[in-house]
Amino acid sequence: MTYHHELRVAESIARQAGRHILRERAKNMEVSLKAPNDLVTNVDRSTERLITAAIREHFPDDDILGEEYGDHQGDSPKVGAQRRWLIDPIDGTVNFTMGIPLYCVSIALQVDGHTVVGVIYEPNRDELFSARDGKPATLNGAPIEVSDCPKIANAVLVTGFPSGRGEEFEQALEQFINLTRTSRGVRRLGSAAIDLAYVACGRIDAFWEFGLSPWDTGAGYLIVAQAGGQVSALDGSPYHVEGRSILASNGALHAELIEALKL
Ligand code: 2AM
Ligand code: CA
Ligand code: CA
Ligand code: CA
Repeated sequence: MTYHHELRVAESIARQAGRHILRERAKNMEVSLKAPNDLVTNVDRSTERLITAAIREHFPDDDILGEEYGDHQGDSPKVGAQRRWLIDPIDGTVNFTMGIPLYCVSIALQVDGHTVVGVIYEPNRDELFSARDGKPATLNGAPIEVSDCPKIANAVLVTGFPSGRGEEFEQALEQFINLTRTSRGVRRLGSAAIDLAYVACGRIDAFWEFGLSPWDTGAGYLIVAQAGGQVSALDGSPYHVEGRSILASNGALHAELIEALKL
């Protein structure tokens, strides 16, 4: 399977969702709290409904997992491949609520546990990052590649922090301090999917974070991999979409980063 059709559909839905997000932000945005420091808006929800409806129109048998509405089973009893879409309607909700133009739509398709299609769309920049298994990743249709920076001392990195204030948060702060000391700089953009897209196109040399969910990393994982990058869990073990931690790099930095991230 080449999943060419699925990728085209995902790209078209992501663009449609991005237009919806910009329109709704100007019209009626209502912010509410899921937990302390964990925001959601009516636009996150309406965008997920739009994306889910569009996927169901094209692929009614497929399962869907979205951040705001959870699991949605496809129509027919499962025979053959298990297909599941991962949807983050707005990745970077805090930026979205504040008017910081760094947020995106993230859509991935997994077949039998393998990610085969990934799309990240930044509506404010009109940038569409996409990939399918076995093909070069693209930005607005043009092939992209990771950077070739060989050492941390010359690298620009990016990370994020869990919204809770527990032990994981303290560990993330410690890693941030360590790498801020040893690298050219560590950015904190507020959208894990954009972080991954920027590693894929070489704007950033590597990204790490823990406490993430499948809809945050599914699409970005594939886009980095198909742009020639390397993706693993934070300790260097294989990346798993349900695994919560991720280290994505240009490849050249990967081993040095695994060492540097050990606490
Ligand atoms: P979101 O905007 O879709 O919620 C910021 O560091 C990144 O963490 C964003 O990708 C953000 O996704 C994600 N994030 C926000 N709250 C989170 C939570 N409670 N658990 C895991 N990830 C979260
Ligand atoms: Ca959220
Ligand atoms: Ca997210
Ligand atoms: Ca989200």
